[in-house]
Amino acid sequence: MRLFLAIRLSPQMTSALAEAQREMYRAGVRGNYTPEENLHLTLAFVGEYPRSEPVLDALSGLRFAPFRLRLEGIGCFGDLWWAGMEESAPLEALARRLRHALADNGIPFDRKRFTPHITLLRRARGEMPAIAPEGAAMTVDAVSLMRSERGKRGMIYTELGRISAADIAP
Ligand code: 2AM
Repeated sequence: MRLFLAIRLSPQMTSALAEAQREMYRAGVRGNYTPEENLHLTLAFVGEYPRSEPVLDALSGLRFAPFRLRLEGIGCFGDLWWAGMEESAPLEALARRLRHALADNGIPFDRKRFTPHITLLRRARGEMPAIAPEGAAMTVDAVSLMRSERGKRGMIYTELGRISAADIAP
C-alpha cells in the first residue's frame, strides 16, 4: 500500500480551492487539476508500507489541540501549482511531532523538509494568474492516514484511520 498522513479539508476550504482552480482554468491554465475530493494537506509521505496498524499505533500517543488553518496565496514547485497556508506554529509543531513519532517507531517516511501546500494541479501550462484563495479557514481536529491508489481515472485516496485532536486548550 502507498500511505501518507494528511489533513483532510473542510467543505468550505475545498470550495474555496475549487473556485481558485476554476479561475485558473478560465485564465487559460491547463494541466492535471486535482479533483475536488482529492484536495488535502500532506504532513508526511510514508510510501510503500504493508499495513496501516503499525502507523496508527505509532501515532496513538500524539496529542494536539485543534487549531485554525487559513489559506494564503498560491505558489509552485516547477509545474506543480499549490495553495499555501498562513504561517502556523501549531501546524509546524504537528508535522514535526508526527514525523518524530514515525521515526521513533521505525516507520519510514520521506524526510524532505515539510513545506505545507495543497496541490491544485500538476503539469501546469500557462501563466499563473494573480488570484489568491485568501480568507478560507478551517479548524484542524484530526490527522488522517490515507491510502493512495492509481485508479482508471486518476488517483483514489481512501482514509484508513484517523488520530483526533485532544480536547485540550490550544
Ligand atoms: P504533492 O501533492 O506535493 O505531490 C500523495 O502522493 C501525497 O503525498 C501528495 O500530497 C504528495 O505531495 C505527497 N508526497 C510527499 N512526498 C511524496 C513523495 N516522495 N512521493 C509521492 N508523494 C509525496
